[in-house]
Amino acid sequence: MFETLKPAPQDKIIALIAEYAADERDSKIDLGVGVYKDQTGNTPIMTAVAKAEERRVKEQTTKTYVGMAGNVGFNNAMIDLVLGDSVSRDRVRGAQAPGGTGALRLIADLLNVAKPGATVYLSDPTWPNHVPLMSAAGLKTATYPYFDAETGLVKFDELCAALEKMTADDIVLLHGCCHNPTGANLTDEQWDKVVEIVQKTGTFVLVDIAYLGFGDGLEPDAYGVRKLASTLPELAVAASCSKNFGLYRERVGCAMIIGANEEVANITFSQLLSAARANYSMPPDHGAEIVRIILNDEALRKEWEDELTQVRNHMVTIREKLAEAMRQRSNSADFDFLAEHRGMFSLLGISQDKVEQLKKDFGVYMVGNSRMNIAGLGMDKIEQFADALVKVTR
Ligand code: HCI
Repeated sequence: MFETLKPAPQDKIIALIAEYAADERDSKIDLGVGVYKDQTGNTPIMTAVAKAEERRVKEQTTKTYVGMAGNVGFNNAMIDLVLGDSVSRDRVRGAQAPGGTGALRLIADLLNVAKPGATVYLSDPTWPNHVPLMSAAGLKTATYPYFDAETGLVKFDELCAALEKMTADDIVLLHGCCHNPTGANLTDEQWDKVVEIVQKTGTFVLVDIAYLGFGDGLEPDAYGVRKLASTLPELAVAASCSKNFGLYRERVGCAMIIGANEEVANITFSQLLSAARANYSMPPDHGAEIVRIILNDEALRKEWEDELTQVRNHMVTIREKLAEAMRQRSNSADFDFLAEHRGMFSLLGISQDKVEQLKKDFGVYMVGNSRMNIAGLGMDKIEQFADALVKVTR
């Protein structure tokens, strides 16, 4: 059987981890995979997470199954966190999933049951995994214009024109905040316009929100998804706790669906759970229970929010310092967009050859499309990176 197989294409982001590890230069800089790093280059366990883990070990009395939707307390807390009071709770259901990726796959399977072979429109560019995820569920993919590499900004008029052309048979995937890979995001006014268009066309919206709290804060980052939830009759949201709780390897995510009414929400939820059953039956509990504990405990929640604020501010400071370093070196405002972008990434808009040159000549590792992980820089490598970037782009 296996002799017929050809090697599968590698995930380019994951492949970069090994490439970086194999580089023996002390001066190397890792701007690859989307993992937060503190000033010392470490990806720490958040203090609230460590405390919640201790509590879980002390208090959990059984390891029996929890059910297909996973941890119900977690799902409710996540619905609160992401959607707030934007939509009546009887129309919302949540299913814990293995990571934001797992949530996306559950929703993709659900959508392919509702509308087999429908087209999902993805931003150009988007997180590369969106394509195989949607295709594996049986959906088709296409793209909508999003990013202008010349200016580092969103091509908003072109985005709106593309949205206008989509129909009620189509699905559009929107990044809730902190766009991956570009770092260019919609303003609140632009979200309002997007919501107005999709309300008119009836295009189904799937929101991927993997970096809530990494942009401008938990509330501001939820503006778009909440506006959609409060306006549209139906919506799907894939949320991740990998980054904002630093729970990457524990695989914690939540698939949320909103139905036009309670009855539709219940039926839709039964199909979502059926997808979970066919994929893995029930999600792992540990990480979700940690999130549930934190979000339901006043002191732990505050500790988590404070640490998340530090994480966010650290990245914003790096952005400002890097933009300033580039302004001095390039004698231009060409890289000012770095300070305007939000989230963990920025797409520099330089060619793949230049990305290769940065790797080969300067030990700087970033994804081939020129996506850099801002957190990978730390305060101490900003000047070194700016020197390299100015040399390859001059
Ligand atoms: C990212 O770097 O975009 C997020 C982390 C990731 C990358 C590739 C596969 C799974 C997760």
